[in-house]
Amino acid sequence: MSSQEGSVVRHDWTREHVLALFNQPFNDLLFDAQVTHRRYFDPNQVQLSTLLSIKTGACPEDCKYCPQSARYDTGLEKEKLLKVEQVIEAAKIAKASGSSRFCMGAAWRSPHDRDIPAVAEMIREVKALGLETCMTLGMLSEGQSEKLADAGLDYYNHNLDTSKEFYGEVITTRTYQDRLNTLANVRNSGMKVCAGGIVGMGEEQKDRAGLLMELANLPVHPESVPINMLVRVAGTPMANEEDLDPFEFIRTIAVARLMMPKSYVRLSAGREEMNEQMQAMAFMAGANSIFYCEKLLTTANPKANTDMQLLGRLGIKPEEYQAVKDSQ
Ligand code: SAM
Ligand code: DTB
Ligand code: SF4
Repeated sequence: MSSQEGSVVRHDWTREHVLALFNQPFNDLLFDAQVTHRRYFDPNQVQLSTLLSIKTGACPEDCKYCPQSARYDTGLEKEKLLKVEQVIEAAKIAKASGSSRFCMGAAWRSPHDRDIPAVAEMIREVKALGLETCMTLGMLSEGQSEKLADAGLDYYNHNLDTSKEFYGEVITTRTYQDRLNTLANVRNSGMKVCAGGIVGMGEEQKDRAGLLMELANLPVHPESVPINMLVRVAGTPMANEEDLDPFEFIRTIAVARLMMPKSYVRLSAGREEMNEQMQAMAFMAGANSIFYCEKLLTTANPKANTDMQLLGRLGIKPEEYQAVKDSQ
């Protein structure tokens, strides 16, 4: 496969083709991914998104990786839905730290209709600060999706998490098709889609390929593709999962870049366990977004000044949110 082929936006990937991309010599893969990256993006810019958990823990779902499931004893303190003022305060700090997008996450299977007015208010207030908005609240009905879009939500995050085949090993309380339905509702209501998954859960390479194949074969590629490295949280069934080979992680980023050349690929959860060299290699492979500021939803992320120093040493600049350009 040539770098030329890697830069074309396609939706007809087969698993064999994706596996062939994965198994190229490492340097060929990274070179192709970097060439493709440069065709659509400034290679020296990274988008910064800050997360806030707006409702924490006590989730009825059984996602085996998740510290927020009520089924696992992870010692997490649960919290009810935050007040709008608390969300605004956190968003102001994120903006002052240099973030361009504020992502609000709730430990819900799906939102209750009665919660929608409060989250719509959060969207309006955070947007008014000049930040892009993203939410991840679980499954959405068509009507809920429309309401979030009407409130001005820019992105909705809902991950496929893994391949169709491995999915049943990870979650049993909602189906893969449920997830695809939510993504279709989000797309149809006009919001941008943020969808990715987690690696390092004990899946095989064919599952990582399967995840990327599902994402890239959606009718429109997600604008944002978070690739999370499993954060092993004590008390979850995945607490003692084995390390994934770091080069396999980098390959996953590079293949995502080749398959979805115009999408932002986010080097997401798991950076606390990655050294600077590995993160630099992920940027080389085409990652151009990170979660920024010291907390993900419930677990630790590198401190803002540690990240700024790393980006500075690499000559990478944070991307600014161009609200005006975006609305034209
Ligand atoms: N409850 C909603 C849902 O599941 O759609 C939204 C929040 S949920 C925490 C968002 C995503 O975070 C999950 O789909 C998963 O991909 C990611 N995530 C959760 N726990 C993680 C962990 N321990 N390591 C890496 N990613 C994780
Ligand atoms: C995504 O793909 N990763 C983020 C965000 N979307 C919501 C969440 C990562 C969560 C890591 C575990 C935690 O902090 O609770
Ligand atoms: Fe609940 Fe989301 Fe965690 Fe699954 S990933 S247990 S749905 S908070």
